[in-house]
Amino acid sequence: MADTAAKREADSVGGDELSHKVKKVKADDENGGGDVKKESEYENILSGFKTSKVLSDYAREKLMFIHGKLADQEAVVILEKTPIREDTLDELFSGSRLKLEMRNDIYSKYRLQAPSHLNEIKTTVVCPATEKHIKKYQSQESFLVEETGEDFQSITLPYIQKQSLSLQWVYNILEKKAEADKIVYEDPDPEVGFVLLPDLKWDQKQVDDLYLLAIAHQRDIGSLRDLTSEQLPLLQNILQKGKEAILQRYNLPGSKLRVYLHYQPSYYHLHVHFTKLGYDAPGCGVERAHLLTDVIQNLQSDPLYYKTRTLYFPLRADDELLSKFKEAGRL
Ligand code: DD3
Repeated sequence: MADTAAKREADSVGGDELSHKVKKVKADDENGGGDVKKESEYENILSGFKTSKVLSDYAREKLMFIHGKLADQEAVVILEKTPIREDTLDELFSGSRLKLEMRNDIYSKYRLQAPSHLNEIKTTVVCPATEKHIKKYQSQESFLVEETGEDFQSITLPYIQKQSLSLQWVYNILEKKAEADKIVYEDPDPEVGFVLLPDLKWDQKQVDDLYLLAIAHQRDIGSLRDLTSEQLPLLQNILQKGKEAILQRYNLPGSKLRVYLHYQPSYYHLHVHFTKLGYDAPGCGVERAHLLTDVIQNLQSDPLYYKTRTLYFPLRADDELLSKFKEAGRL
């Protein structure tokens, strides 16, 4: 599987100015009239993209991370071919051009040229991208770190505070300054409320790879390590109302969902991942994902569970936090 560090960590970079810069660009325009073409070409902000380096390439996933320049700014472009959808099959068979490659006995092979609207590439742009973004998308070996409660206080917490990664895109979502039209559900309560919306990784074309995020309205919870029994009402609210909203909108019951937190998270503002069971979502492995149901039970039996327990998580070879653990003789 291409579930390598680079792919798992593809989302684990902090970004500022992202919310208005991250764009999904349609690959093509189907009605190719002269004027229309001109207009769509004008809108193609990637026409001037200059590739510097392919950061990683997952042929099987049809996924590629590219570093380059966009109007003199550093940029990362993520290209991913989208799955074939059952509801487009009739159109795919009737409306495509078919080019024969070979025929042998009962076997024959073709190149099928689908209508352009059925042949899109999901395109995510990070611009301006920081050195950190570019580094993160490069394939890297990773190592499992053992973090005691004391390690968190003396190594991890100071590191996170020094980083002070921008959460602007998160606040933009909470304040409806970005992606407001994508919100699936909101509980506006300042204590237990949250916003539920599709993760950037999900194109929402098929429910098979459903990926939603619940982002808490409370702004002072950084990660799993900050949770105590005090946050139980918030966590229970996210679990219950999040599941209800997904049942309503996508007709998927809670028994089809994997609901979890990451440790370490990609960004230090409390959020919960909702992914479809059976979809091997990046970062859903045991070394990073903590089921929300487990988190709730652990806090019910010990209010300080996540302050005191040793937690394990993977870090990439080039992660500065890994160096901090090495310096402290913890690796
Ligand atoms: C991110 C983790 C962060 C690159 C990329 C993604 N879901 C987001 C901005 C808006 C979003 C997300 C950082 C950043 Cl590709 C660097 O994720 C987002 N909006 N995960 C949504 N809906």
